[in-house]
Amino acid sequence: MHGKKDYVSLQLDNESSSSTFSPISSIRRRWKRSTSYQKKLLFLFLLLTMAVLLIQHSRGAESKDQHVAAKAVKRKPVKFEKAEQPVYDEADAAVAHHALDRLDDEKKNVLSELEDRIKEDINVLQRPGKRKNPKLIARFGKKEEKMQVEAVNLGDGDGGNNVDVVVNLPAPVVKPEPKPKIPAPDTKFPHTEQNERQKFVVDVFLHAWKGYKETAWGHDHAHPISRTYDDWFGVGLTLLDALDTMYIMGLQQEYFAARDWIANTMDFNKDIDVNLFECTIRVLGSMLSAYHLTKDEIYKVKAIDIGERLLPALSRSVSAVPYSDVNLKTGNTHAPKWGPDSTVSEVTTIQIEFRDLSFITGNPKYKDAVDRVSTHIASLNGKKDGLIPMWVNANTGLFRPGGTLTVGARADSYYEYLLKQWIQTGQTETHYLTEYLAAIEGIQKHLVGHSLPNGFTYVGELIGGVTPSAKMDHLACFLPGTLALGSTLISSSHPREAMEHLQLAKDLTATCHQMYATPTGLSPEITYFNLNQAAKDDLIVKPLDRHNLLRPETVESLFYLWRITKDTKYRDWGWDIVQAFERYTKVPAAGYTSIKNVMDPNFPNPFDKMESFFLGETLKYLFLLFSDDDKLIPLDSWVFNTEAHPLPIHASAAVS
Ligand code: DMJ
Repeated sequence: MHGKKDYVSLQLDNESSSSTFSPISSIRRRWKRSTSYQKKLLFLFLLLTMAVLLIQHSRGAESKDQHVAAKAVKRKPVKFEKAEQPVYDEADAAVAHHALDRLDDEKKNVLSELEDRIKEDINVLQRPGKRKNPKLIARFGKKEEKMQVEAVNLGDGDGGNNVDVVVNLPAPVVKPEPKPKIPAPDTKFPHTEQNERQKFVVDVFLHAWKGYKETAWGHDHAHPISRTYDDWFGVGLTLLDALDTMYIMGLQQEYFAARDWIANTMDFNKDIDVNLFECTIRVLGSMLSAYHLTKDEIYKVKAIDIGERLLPALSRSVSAVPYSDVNLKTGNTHAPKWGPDSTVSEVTTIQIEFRDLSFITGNPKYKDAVDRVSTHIASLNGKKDGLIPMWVNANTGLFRPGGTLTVGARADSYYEYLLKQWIQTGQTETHYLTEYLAAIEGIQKHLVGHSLPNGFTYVGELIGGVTPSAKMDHLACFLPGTLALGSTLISSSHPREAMEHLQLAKDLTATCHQMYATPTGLSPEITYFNLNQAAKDDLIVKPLDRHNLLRPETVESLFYLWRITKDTKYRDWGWDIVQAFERYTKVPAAGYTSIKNVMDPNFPNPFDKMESFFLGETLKYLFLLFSDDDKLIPLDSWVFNTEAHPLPIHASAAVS
C-alpha cells in the first residue's frame, strides 16, 4: 500500500480533504513522511526559487539607478513641473545613493556632482526672493544667470501654478569670430625716381620705422635704446605722424601695415586727457592728410571720430578761447595742469585742420568753432604791432598781461597759420593776410636783430612785452620757410613786402644753418646771439639748452627755400644735417634718439626717445628737399599743416 508516489501531489491531496485542516501541521506531517531524497529535492527547489527572485530584484534596482542617472545626464533642459515639486526628490536621492554604492568610483564622482548641482538648482528655485546666486553666476555666466532669474520670475508670477520653468546648462564656449578686416582700397602712390640723397633719407626713415615697429608698435613714441615705449595720448602717435611720409616715399608695405592698424585696431575711445593742439596737428592732421592723398574713406571716418572728441575743448569753454586739454572719452576739459592759461600758439593752430574737416564733411560746425577763436584773438587788446603775448586764458578770454612776444615756443605757429589759412582758403579770407602782414612788420620792427661780430640775422624776443632778448629757439626756424612761401604769393599785391620777406627768409635760414655749426653738426634747442663788441663768437649755447630733439624747423625752411629759390646750397645744408643725425643720433639696432648735448661729439648723451615728428616732419621735409620733382606735393595745390601733413588748398572758403 505504501507504494512510492509523487511525494508532493499525493500527500497534499490527502491533507486537503481533512476537515481539521491546518497548513503548518500538515506541512510538518508531510515533511516527516518524506524520504531524504524528497527533502533534498525540495531544498534545491527552494534555493533555485530564491536565487531567481534575488536576481530579479537586483535588476529592478539597477534599472531604477539608471533611470535616476539618466535623468541627471539628460538635464538639457531639466523641466521642473513646479518649483515645489522638483523631479529630483529625497526618495530619488536615497535610491541614487543606494545605486551609487554599486558603481565604480569615477561614475560615483560624476553622479555625485550632478546630484549636488540638481540640489543646488532646486534650492535656488525654491527661494523666490533670492535672484542672484554667485555660484550660478560663476558657473553659467551673466547670460545664463539672466535666464535663471527670468525662470524664477516666471514661477513667482504664476503664484506657484503649473508653469514650466526651464533651466539651461551653460552653452558651449564659442570662440568669437574674428572681426572681418576693413580692406584697403586701391591706392595710387606717387611715382618719381628717387635720387641718391632721397634713397639715403628713405633708409634713415626705414631704420627709424624699424625702431618704432620693434619696440613701440601702436604706442606713441619709441625709446630705441631701452627698446621700450611711452604713451602720451595712447593713440599710436608715431605711426600716425609717419603715415603720409610713408605714402610720399612710396613705402607701400610699411604704409599698408600702418593703414591696417589704423583701420582695424586704433581706438580713440580712451579715458585720457590730450592736448587739443598737439592732438589736432598730429592726429587729426594725419588722418585728413592721408584721406586727401589716398582717397581712402577710412581716414575720413577716423578724422571725424577724433574731431568730434576734440570739439568739447572748444564748445565747452566759457569764452571763445578753448581749453588746452580735453578727455577723449568723456569730453571733460581743463586748463593746463601747470597753470591757468592756454598758449596762444595752441589755440590758434587748430584752424586749418578743423576747417578741412568741415570741407570734407560738409558740416560747418568745425570751421565755425575755430573761426570763433580766430575772430576773438584778432579782436583782443594787448597786441603790439601785430605781435601777440604768449598766454591767453580760457575762462576770461583775455591775454595774460605782460606776456613775452616771440616767434618761438608758445607763439610760433600763430604766425604760420595766419599765412596758411589765407592760402588754404584760396586766398579768399583776406583778413588773415592783413593780420599776417602786420605781424611780420611787427617782427621786423621789434624782434629782428643782428649779431656781432658777423652780423647774423636773428629773430629774438621781447620779455614781458618790453625787454629785448637775443634768444632764438630752434622752433623759430620755421619762420624763414613761411616768409619765403608768403613772398611768392604776395609778389604782385605787395611787391615791397614780398622782396623784404624773401630777403629776411634767406638771412634767417642762413642763421638757422649756423645753429648747426656745433661740434656734432646738430643745433641746440636754444641759441643766444652775441651783441657784445668784445666777444668773438656770434652764437652762444647755454648748458641747459644743448639738447637736440630731432626737430624739423630748419629742414622745413630749407625745403621752402629750395623750392622757391632753387639755390642748391639749401640742399647741401640739409644733406649735412641728415649726416649729423646719422652720426650722432642713430641707435645701431634700430631707431634714432634725441640727444642731450650737441656740444660734445664724444658724449652726445642720448635721451633714449624718438619723437613722432622726426618721422612725420623732419624726414619728410628732407625727402622733399632732395626731390627733383616739384610736383611731388606742389605748393600751389597743398598747404602743410604745422606738423607737415599736407592738406589741399581750396578754391573757396565756403563749405559746400
Ligand atoms: C611740431 O610738433 C610742430 O612743428 C609744432 O608746430 C612745433 N613743434 C613740433 C616740432 O618741433
